[in-house]
Amino acid sequence: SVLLIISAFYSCKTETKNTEITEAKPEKPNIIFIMSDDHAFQAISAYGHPVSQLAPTPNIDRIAQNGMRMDRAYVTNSICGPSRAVILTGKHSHINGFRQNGDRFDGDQPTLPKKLQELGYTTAILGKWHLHGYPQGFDHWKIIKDQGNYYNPDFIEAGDTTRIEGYATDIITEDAISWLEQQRDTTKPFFMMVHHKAPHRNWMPALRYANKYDSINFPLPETYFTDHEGSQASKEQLQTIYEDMYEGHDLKMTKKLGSSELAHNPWTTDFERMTAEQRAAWDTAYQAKNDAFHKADLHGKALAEWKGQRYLRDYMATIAAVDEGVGNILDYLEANNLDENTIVVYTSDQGFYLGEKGFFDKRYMYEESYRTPLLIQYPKAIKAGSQSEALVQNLDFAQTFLDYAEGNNLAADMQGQSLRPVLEQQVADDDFREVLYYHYYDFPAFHMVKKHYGISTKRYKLMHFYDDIDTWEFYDLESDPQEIQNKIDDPAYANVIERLHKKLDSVQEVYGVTQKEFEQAPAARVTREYKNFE
Ligand code: SGN
Ligand code: CA
Repeated sequence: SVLLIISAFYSCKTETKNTEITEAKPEKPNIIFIMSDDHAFQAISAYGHPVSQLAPTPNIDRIAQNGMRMDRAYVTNSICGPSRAVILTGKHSHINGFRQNGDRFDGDQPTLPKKLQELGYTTAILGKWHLHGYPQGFDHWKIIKDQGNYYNPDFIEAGDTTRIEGYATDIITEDAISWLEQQRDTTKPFFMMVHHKAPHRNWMPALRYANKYDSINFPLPETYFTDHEGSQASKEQLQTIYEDMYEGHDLKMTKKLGSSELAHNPWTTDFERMTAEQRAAWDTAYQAKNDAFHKADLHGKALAEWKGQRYLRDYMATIAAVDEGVGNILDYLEANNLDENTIVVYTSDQGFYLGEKGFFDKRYMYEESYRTPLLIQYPKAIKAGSQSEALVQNLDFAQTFLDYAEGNNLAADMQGQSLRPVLEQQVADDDFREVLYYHYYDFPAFHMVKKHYGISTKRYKLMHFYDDIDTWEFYDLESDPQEIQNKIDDPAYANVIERLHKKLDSVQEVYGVTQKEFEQAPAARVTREYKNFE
């Protein structure tokens, strides 16, 4: 037995030695992936858009100052669930199987968090999930039920649903920090996804910010009133601010002077779930501005502009709490010496319209909704204050993180590319990728944006709207950045268009797109009467 003890002692010693050798290798970076819901790049001051200059986001901007601002980042399918499924799998919607909201994510398939666990990471997700079923591959998860609500949202944790009193953005931030501080396994590198509900519809700011931008006049886009000439697919949507927003639910307008009773508010739950105190504070914050509106007695164009202004003020005020939460997380990392070895990403599940072409919401392959904000810091490897115009996509996140986690061998079946060479400026922006592929399926559905797919290069975009329609659109972003001149029939572009058609075919082949993708039964034609679609 003495021998046994001695040999156990020696094998123990050898093990210790081995661990020491492993520890001598550079530590794998921690990864914090912060993603908000529907956050337009136009609304992040680091991007310089005039709207954001009037409502700056100093904390989100810190990530750009500490690292890289990516100016040509896009999604593959501009809608919530699908974007999340692409990020988790590194595969296009037609491969990961989640094409539109309401689909059920096959959680048994290989995903980024499962692979990171294999690579020795501890993993967590806090906030919006929206893929139905429960998360897999996360050591800890606490998710918002369905779309979630701004006030007193329901959270699901370990299968139990609980209504938590408070403001969604603040609760998610607190949960993130408490996992970092108290719950995670500190012997492992960590991967944490922080998914905000904000600034998703119906744009309810935190009470402390409900009047933040009341005196600011945000510029409405030049294209706020447009007739959508050249695009049948744009004419037939239901996401025009001054035609489709609900006056109560979305715009928080009241029925009459002196009253706090909301105008059209078909889904009462967002307001009814507030506590009496919250509701009273809310009504007080909105009373004077709503009464001023009634006194002004606006009609026509002036009314449409007032609605755009109210929308922008609420939208930007909703972002104020997100920005504050990002600041809290960055502060926590700095105070605990975690910032040097942590990759921090800020992005959104897609872009969003701030009134361009009169629109809110997303879905289209046009720039505002196709493009996302993307800021990444990692002091060890990414130069502070750098910028990139490489064409990148949400499809690339999984491979990027696996690359940094020394797990390239686990990415073989993924369809994106690691962004590491771009982030570390090892490749010229133009040499990273030539074209991006896009496919949106969610029709008929909210806002009635038709099914379409297409490709884009840095300069051109070719897209096909199909199902109850069969139209092609082509834009030259250099001469027409607003995408209001569909040049599909312009002979001057015939050669470019032909080349893009060929590229589209070959890209579809590479990504494994089959004819099956386009063969669903055409949807019934729907008009503006379809307003209450749920
Ligand atoms: C909700 C919104 C829609 C939005 C979809 C999808 N209506 O249904 O405006 O397009 O979500 O958004 S709401 O008034 O109920 O909020 S996504 O980001 O989840 O894809
Ligand atoms: Ca979204």
